[in-house]
This record gives sequence, structure tokens and C-alpha cells, in this order.
Amino acid sequence: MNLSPLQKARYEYSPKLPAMLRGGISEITVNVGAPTQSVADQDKIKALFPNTYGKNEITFVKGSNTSAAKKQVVGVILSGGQAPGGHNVICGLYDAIKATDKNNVLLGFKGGPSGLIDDDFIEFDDAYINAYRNTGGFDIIGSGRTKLETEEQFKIVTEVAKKHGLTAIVIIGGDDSNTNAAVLAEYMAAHNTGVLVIGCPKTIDGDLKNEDIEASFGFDTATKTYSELIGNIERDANSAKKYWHFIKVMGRSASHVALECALETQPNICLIGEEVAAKKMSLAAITNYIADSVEKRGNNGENFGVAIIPEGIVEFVPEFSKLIAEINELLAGSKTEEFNALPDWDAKYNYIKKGLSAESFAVFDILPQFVQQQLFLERDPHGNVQVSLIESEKLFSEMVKNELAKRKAAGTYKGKFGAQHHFFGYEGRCAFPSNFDSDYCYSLGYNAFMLISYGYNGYLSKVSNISKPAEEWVAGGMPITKMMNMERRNGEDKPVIRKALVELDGKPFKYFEEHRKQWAVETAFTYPGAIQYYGPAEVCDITTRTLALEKG
Ligand code: FBP
Repeated sequence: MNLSPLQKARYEYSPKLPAMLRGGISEITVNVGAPTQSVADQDKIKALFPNTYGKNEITFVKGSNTSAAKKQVVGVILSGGQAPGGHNVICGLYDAIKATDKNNVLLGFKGGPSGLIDDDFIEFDDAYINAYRNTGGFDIIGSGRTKLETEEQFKIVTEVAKKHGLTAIVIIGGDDSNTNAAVLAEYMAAHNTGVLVIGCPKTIDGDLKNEDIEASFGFDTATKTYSELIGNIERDANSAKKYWHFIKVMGRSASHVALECALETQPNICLIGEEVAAKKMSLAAITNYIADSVEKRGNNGENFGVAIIPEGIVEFVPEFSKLIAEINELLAGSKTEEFNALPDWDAKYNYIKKGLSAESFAVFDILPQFVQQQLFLERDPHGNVQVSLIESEKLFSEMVKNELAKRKAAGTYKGKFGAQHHFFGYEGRCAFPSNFDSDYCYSLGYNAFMLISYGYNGYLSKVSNISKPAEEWVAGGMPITKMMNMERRNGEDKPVIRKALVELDGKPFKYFEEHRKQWAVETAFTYPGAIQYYGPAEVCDITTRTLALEKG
């Protein structure tokens, strides 16, 4: 394999563990905390998880290890979208397993949850693991989005576990995957399989966090990568002084990534989906908000700027969600064929006009034609509009352009407007993990094995106090059921981990809100530069602004 100098150097990096996990497995013992309750719907969650509900929070402390000695055969899967640091979770898990007993085994099931169903696995050894230390990506075993949720799947997993003598399964995933981990843990307990299930909090989106989990891994590196790129673009904009850059950043639903990038780079505009929903902002209101900044800056002779658009934005615009719901209805079942058979866009446009409510048609009608057509072309297998494919960065730049033309005609806007578009998503998901993510992920994996060796089931590996240096981090575990509530999913009430959206009264948003008026008019860009792996801690080990503000 050809190795880059950084890759070679990162193999040598020793991730920092919390103090209580340092010094050897024989010196780690458990401090059992208080019993837990789910965040809401306690009776319902308790009834659904009779074997795993209400367990105690635990932390690890220095002391004599009292876990029962037994051979451990652990299976691990990566689930969902890539997030920097996934490899290190597996490395930490492997090192803890082997440090406990060389005969313990770690099996990696390939391609995500389906690997467990298909019994497609590899057994890790030192050489294999060493080639992935402190590197980005999930290519060590691959990932996938199959959901492990049905009784039939659980039966197959139980058979696979029996065949390999698995004592535990570690699921590295986001809120949905960890919800499923909790259900699998309950199944394993109810059927006396003896197999433990432990989750690890992953997702660049940052929406798996709560009072126990301070951050999901990958958010740090992904946002630093996007912020580097946004900063570079800001500097280009400020040098050329001729373009407005509309930059969409990943984050399927919540706007944590956009907000963090805004805190890092101080762009002129950053939309926050949760605010758009709370204020019931219309597309026109959002357009005017951006156009006001372009106009003021243009009239000051600054015909350039940067606007960050979160990937999930349009679903937060109430009138847009209503439009999507009506379109899904309009083309339900055989009506799709009827629509597709229409000869041209004019005929389709008239069909749409007749089929939508006047209110929704008015929204549809102000969309640029390429978005109108996208709404009808890009459909998922159920025939629903794929909102995530809408090029919202182009949608807003086009709407702003049209609005500015009106303002120019009215004589209020005197500037020039030229737009460039970008989408930063995949660029950040497999970056070399920052020192923070390298350390955090290694600790999560190491800690996951501590939970297994002490026999905990249905727990999420928890490492907290992470805005402080790694030495002061606190390692332990939290029953996943504590993070659950009941939510309506596909017409059914389901127990799920509550997704964390941006809190409009939280400190990160408040800080942004206080400063954005100034940023919208002045050029207040900040340039974070590339992630630094070697050098002073104040440059290399800094956490996100979000975490610093939340915990500061
Ligand atoms: P997870 O929630 O699985 O961590 O994935 C997050 C994400 O990266 C989103 O930001 C993005 O919308 C989505 O995955 C893209 O998914 P895909 O990799 O299937 O294109």
C-alpha cells in the first residue's frame, strides 16, 4: 500500500485516554451510580424494555478490576454514514480486548448491520488493525444503512452470535442505530442469550447528543474540515470581491453543522433550520433576509459574501413541507404514471396547478423552474419527493437574484450580484480524525470493552467532560433506554432516542444571534485553516466552538 507521510505519522500517534482508563485494565473498576429513567414516556418505555430499563448509570474509576474472567468474543459493526474516528473506535476496542487477554477475539462484520445477518466477517489481528490507526473512513469493514429492527433479523443475529460464541456486539452508529441496539439488547436479555449489546455515538450531524452524551464522534473533524474550506472561500471572496458563495453543508436534518461552521468562520449569512421552523419563515422571508445583506453590502461597494445553507433547510420551511406533502399525495399510486405520460412540461405544469391547493401552488410557482422539475423527477422508491436532493444552495441564490433584480428596478439596490455554489458533505466524512476525534473515538472503543467485561447490556459507551483535556475526561456508560421517548414513525408509536435539534435558547445559537447582524453587513470572516495534528495543544487539541460554548 502507498502511504502518505501523514498516514505514516498518524499510525504512530498514541490516542489519549481519560486518566481512569490509563495504566492497565487491572486497575479499572466500576462506580455504580443512580438508577435511570427514560427522558419521557417512562411507563411505555419500561413496558417495552422490561429487562434493560431503569439500570444504573456507571462510571469507571481507578481501583482493582473485579470483572469476571471469561473468554470474550466480540462482534463489531459500523452503521450509517461515515464519520471520522470510526476506525479508532475499533482500534480502542481491539486494544482493550487484547490487553485483557490475548485469546480474546474481535470480529468485524462487514458492510454495516447486514454483515451480521449475512455472517460476513473478518477476525482482526494486530497487522490488520495497525493499518487503520488514527485514519479516517469506515473502510476497515465498511458500513451500511440496513436497519436491524425485526424479530426475524434478531433471530438470525442470535444464530450468528451462537455460531461464533459471541459474548457481545458493539454497534457504532447514530440515533436510529443505537435505538435498534437497545431493542436488540432487550431481545438478547429476554431470550437469555448471554450476548451483550453496547452502542457508540457516531454521526457528523451532531444530532445524537443529550445531557449524557456531549457530542457524537466525527462532528469535530467534519466541521473543522468544512470550516477550513469555507474559510478558504471567504478569503477568495474577499480577494476577488466579485462573488457571493452559497455553500450547502451536510446535516440531514438538524443544523448543528451549519451553526458550528458559522461560529468558526463568521460568514455573512447562515440559515438555521430550527429557527426557520420556529419563526415559520416562508421562502420569500428567507430570500429577503439574504437579499437584505447582499443589498447593504453591495451598496457599500462589497459585492461579495458567503452564505451557509444547511442541507435539511427546506423541510423546516412550513409552506415547503406542506407543498411536499401535497405533491406526494398528488402523485400517489397510479397517478405517477398518469403524470409521467403527459407530453411536456407545460402539460405537467397545468396538471400540478389543478392538483395543488392555491396556497401550495403559490409556493410552487415562485420556485425556479429547475427546482420545480426536480420535485417531480427525483422520487424515492415509494414515489415521495426526495427533499435531500433539492439543490437548496442554488434555490436560494436564484431567488435572491430575482429579488435583487426587483430591488434594482426600484432603485434601492445599486450593486452587482454573481453567485457560486458549493456542497460540502462527503469531503468531511472521511477526513483524518482530528486529535480530539482520534482520542475521543479510541476512548469510546476502549470504554465499550470495559462495559462488556463488567457485563453491562443495552448501554451506550459514554465519555464526558470532553471540553476539557483528555486527562480529565470521565468514562462510563449510560443505559440507552434513558435517552428514549415515544415518537410517531411511519404511522406507529415507536420507542426512539430523541434526536437533538439546535436549541434556540442554547449558548451556541445565542452567540451566533448576537453577532450575525454585524457579520451580515461587515466583512468579519475568520479563517480557521486546516486541522493541525502536530504542534501546540491550543492549536491541535481544540474542541468545537459549539462544545466550548455549551460547556463554557
Ligand atoms: P448518519 O446520520 O448515518 O451519521 O449520516 C449522516 C449523513 O452524512 C448526513 O449528513 C447526510 O445527509 C447523509 O448521511 C448522506 O447519506 P449517504 O451517505 O447515504 O449519501
